[in-house]
Amino acid sequence: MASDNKATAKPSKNEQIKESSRFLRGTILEGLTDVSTGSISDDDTQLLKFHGTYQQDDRDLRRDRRKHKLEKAFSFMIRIRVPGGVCTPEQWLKIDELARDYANGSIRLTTRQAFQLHGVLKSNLKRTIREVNDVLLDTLAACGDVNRNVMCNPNPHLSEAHAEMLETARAISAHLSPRTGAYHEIWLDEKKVAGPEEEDEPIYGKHYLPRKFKTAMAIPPSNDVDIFANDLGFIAIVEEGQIIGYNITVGGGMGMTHGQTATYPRLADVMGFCRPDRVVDVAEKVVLVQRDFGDRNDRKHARLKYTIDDRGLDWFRAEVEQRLGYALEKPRPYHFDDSGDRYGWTQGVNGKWNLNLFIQNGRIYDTEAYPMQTGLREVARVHDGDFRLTPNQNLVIANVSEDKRSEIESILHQHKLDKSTEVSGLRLNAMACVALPTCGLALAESERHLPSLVDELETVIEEAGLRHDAILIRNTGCPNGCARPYLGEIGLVGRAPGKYNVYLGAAFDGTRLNKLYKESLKAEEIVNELAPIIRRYATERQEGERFGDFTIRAGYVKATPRGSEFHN
Ligand code: SRM
Ligand code: SF4
Repeated sequence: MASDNKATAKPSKNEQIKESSRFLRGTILEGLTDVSTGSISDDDTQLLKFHGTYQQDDRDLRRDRRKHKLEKAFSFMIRIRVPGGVCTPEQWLKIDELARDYANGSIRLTTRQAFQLHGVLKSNLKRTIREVNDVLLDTLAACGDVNRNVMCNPNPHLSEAHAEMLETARAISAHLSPRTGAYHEIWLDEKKVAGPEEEDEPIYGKHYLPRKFKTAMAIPPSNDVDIFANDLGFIAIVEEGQIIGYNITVGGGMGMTHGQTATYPRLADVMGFCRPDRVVDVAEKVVLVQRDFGDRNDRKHARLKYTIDDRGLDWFRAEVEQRLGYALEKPRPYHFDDSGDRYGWTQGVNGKWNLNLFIQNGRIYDTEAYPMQTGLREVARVHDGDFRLTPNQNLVIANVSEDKRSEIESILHQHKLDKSTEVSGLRLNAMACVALPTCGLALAESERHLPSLVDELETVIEEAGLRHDAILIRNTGCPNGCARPYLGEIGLVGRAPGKYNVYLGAAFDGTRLNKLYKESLKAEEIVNELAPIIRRYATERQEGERFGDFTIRAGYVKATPRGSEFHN
């Protein structure tokens, strides 16, 4: 709920940092050249996020560094924005090269169709970001209190409507990008065209947004972008192959804080419908209302979901319509089937081929047994189509021409990538956030926890005859929700080292949140807790019944009809 003392409360510290930053400049340039430390000043670390980079430290090394009176092992995570998740082979090769030259060697595909590099030292930060820009990608607004990477369905094979939607996603992304010259000055050594005092951010103003803001687009029946987890979403309504318009969704978000019931995950509401040529306008006006009314005093209450719950959807729609100067139409019927990826080869409407690979946790790296990073590099060297990062941390080798397909297949075979999807339905639908050792907010392991948990669960799954059944399992190292755990049919959320809250009962199509089933389970207790439920599901499920629906029908948890009832 909105705090009653709002009128007297002070804007949060971040508001002041933004205000005095001269449109996101702060003292970043000076900090980058200070060789006395591997870190950056506290205020600048907040500003750096708008530039797409986070200061982190290797948490595995903290104790040892402290013991030896050394400063933390600081390094930077760089997030590279890829609207709609589409990149070229040349761009892939550059990210791969940067990962090996300046980062920790691996590439991370994120849950929002972006790339992340981890472990970049301050001395290499500028050149890495500059080289990202050299291949026409960027990091601006990948993080920070602005609109982030815009997601859309990555499956080019499905229809021409998908190509149209990708262009719209790119248009939203470009329109909502910050206009400050700071990014070009700091990272690309471009000369100031105007002093910060003459500069303007026509959409954001000098305080930018109260909090991060996320946008996604989807064409039903695939909800792979988890549209309802976004602040703003556009669901395409397609008639006879044409997008006739979009249902507009507002107020989704996953983040919450353990023990603070005023914070909760929330699924977006459908607010109205607009024609395709009005999408960018609608996106801008939704952002403007949140800019003006979002809570700037309490960052835990600053997302659009709380603005809407505090003031009501009707109020919100009226504010948006007033700024648009026209009324939104009534939402149209739509239906989602699932929120997972469609693996394997498919042929597109353009005759080209697409292969959806499974990448565990989105982490691309080589081991002796599985040289996937090398394999993908070899593919990129010969590929004449594009790559698509999926919102489930996987990868599509897309738009492969007929005459390249066998060459690519043979590279995949040599590097064992052709076997990537020969795993259980549970693993194919598993997602874990990064967590330790890089994430400063992690309370427990996630990326380094989920694969072994799935190994153990697979034994139960196999015995129960469920190897090919898709069950959504999502793990995060803290309640912030980066792998959208509250939309997992099984959700695991870190509470403390080795301890997790277990949630059950989300819908397979991303339209219902899950509910707390067991609190603070030890990691080693999770399999024993889940095994009997999985066995019962195998024998008692009704025709077509999904695991999440079963856990509600069987009485393990109550359904969560809306975010504000998540904790009830
Ligand atoms: Fe996230 C913060 C990683 C998707 C909600 N997220 C972080 C930080 C930057 C930690 C920090 O602030 O210091 C994590 C960096 C970890 C690391 O070492 O790389 C981090 N978030 C990620 C990624 C990489 C997870 C992944 O494994 O893929 C995802 C990057 C997406 C991207 O490309 O932009 C990522 N984060 C999400 C999502 C999922 C989504 O957007 O669909 C969510 C839930 C949706 C939402 O925003 O509500 C999410 N991240 C958060 C939050 C909680 C926000 C809130 O409203 O409470 C934080 C913490 C914060 O903002 O204070 C956070
Ligand atoms: Fe870090 Fe928590 Fe996000 Fe995982 S969910 S990446 S632990 S902030």
